[in-house]
Amino acid sequence: MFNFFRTQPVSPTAITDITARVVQDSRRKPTVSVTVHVGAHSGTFSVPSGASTGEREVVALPAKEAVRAIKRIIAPALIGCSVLDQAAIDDQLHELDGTANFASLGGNAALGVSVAATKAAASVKELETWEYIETLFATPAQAKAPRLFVNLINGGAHADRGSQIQEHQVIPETDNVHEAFRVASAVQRTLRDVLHEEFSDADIGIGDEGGFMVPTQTLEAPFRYLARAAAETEAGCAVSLGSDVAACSFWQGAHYELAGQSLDSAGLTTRLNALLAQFPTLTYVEDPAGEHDTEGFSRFLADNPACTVIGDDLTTTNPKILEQAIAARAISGIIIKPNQIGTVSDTLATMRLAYQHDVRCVVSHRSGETMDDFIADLAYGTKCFGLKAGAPTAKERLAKYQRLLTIAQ
Ligand code: 2PG
Ligand code: MG
Repeated sequence: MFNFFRTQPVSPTAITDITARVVQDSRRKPTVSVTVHVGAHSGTFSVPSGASTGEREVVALPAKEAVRAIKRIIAPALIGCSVLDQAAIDDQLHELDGTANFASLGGNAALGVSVAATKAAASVKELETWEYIETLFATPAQAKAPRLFVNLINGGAHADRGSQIQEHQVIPETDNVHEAFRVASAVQRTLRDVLHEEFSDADIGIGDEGGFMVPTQTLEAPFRYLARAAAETEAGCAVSLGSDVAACSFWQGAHYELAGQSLDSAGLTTRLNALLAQFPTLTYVEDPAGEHDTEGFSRFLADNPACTVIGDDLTTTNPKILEQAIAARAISGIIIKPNQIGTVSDTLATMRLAYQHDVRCVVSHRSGETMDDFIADLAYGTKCFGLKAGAPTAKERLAKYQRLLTIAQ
């Protein structure tokens, strides 16, 4: 007999609900956590946030407002859509928002939904998230597995003392993730001893990304401690040094104000060239000029062709800006932060463009993080050049390394 009360059959891949709530990040600031439900399947993502944000990043709204936008606008529009069509989901997010930078819904609302959908889709397909990303990305690899960019001394906007340079990293030169993690952890232990020789207990603190903070007087000192710790550590591979100069943070409107010196763009390049000359293993440098100073990047790259010059605040994971940076020969690497651009599809588009032009991609955490480990899946699923996730002793950073180690096994 015909059943008048039978409802439309729900496709097993249709989004059945989207829920969102406010949670705290590692700086105890409110952020958004989103769950996309597909029947019994679900995916959850908690959105991180930056302290040294680029001007051209998408807009993050206060967490409460983002949650409201998800509940009132995004959920009603996306319920019923296929979770397996990531491009359609992300297009829909752009359409609902209607601005170029997610100013009305919030880039944090958009990214929360976009990544939660990716994870839910992986679950529906009975794949690991990284395997599903691999199918979405479908681009030849940049590496067998990402190298680890491990920030062991924090400065700049991520610390309350020490150098104006934001990050001092070690990069074990191996795509064996287990070996890289072992080496970076061992260097961190040696570094602790090195710093305790130089400073009192009270002088040594822990910064936003889990690295040490020390009241150093010069730009060189942190690199000297790192180079010594790397040299004194038993490692089965070469250990390079890296840095996020985050030059925007000391741009004063008309000049850079760095370590007591007032510098123009060329002056900053000269100063950084001198730093590199002292530390031959310092071969990865992020944001050696401000986001407005493409010329500063190009000059620095021309002066240091063997160095991987990485754009972050300059490029903000944005394909259009990446194109300009490539044309200006400003970078040879790019930081990939999904919350700078707002959706998984846009993130992958930027990475595809980078791969086509041999620009090394380093997938990155934010200084305000959650326990979410999605970036490990993103880095492994795209087989990108590197993963930057902070010091492995902070629990929200360790979560990313542990996920990568599990995947690589
Ligand atoms: C950076 C990041 C992450 P923030 O500048 O690369 O290390 O910091 O999240 O504060 O922008
Ligand atoms: Mg940066």
